[in-house]
Amino acid sequence: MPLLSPLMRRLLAVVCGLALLLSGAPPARAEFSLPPLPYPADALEPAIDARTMEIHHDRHHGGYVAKLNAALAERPELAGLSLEELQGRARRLPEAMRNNAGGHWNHSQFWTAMAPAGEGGEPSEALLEAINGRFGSADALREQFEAAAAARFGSGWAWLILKQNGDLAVTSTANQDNPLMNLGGIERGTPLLGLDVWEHAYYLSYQNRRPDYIAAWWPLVNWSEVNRRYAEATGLSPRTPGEEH
Ligand code: MN3
Repeated sequence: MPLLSPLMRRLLAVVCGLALLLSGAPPARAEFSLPPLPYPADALEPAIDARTMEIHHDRHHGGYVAKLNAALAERPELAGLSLEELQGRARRLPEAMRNNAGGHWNHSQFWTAMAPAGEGGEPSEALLEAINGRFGSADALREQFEAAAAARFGSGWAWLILKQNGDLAVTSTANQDNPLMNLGGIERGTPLLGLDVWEHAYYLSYQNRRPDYIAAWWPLVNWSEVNRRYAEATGLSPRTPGEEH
């Protein structure tokens, strides 16, 4: 009696053939991945509770990443585009891809734009000068930013951006859109700071009290990161007042 039946031999041949085909195929594009939180989930308490951070990061952000990868698997012609490039093409993307690419980009900048209270530093000399020039004072910026966050109807984001002409501006976008997207009705620019005002960002602790969440959030701003983004966008050095150089 032969070791393998004819059927088994044929199956084995098919499997070997497939393996050869796959090994000769070009390498698949690296998938997007969920970046870890840059601090423990409870590091922002009491302003943002640990449970909210875990659900928000692992499930919501994780969900955007998984759905973005699934959508890209169906559109090989978009493979190889960076996350930033996908934002810049938002108008031509299918809606689900635009939402999930936006969700991934927005949340990635969100985690790093926050730091435990007291650890976020201050605006750099250069950024402070630009803030004072555009808004009058850092307090006035905060007021405008908080008003934009509170006024966003439904789900969305509030932003401090650097516009192409070099001016700072406060703006807001709906859903997972952002100022990098080439969409009508969006004030475009390089995001320096973005605040998530979806209910999933605050509902466990604040329920419908979005203004309380916004006020508690401001002291979490990681100015060191905002300074870095501003320096990168302007080509200036991210020096903070009093810092030795
Ligand atoms: Mn969110």
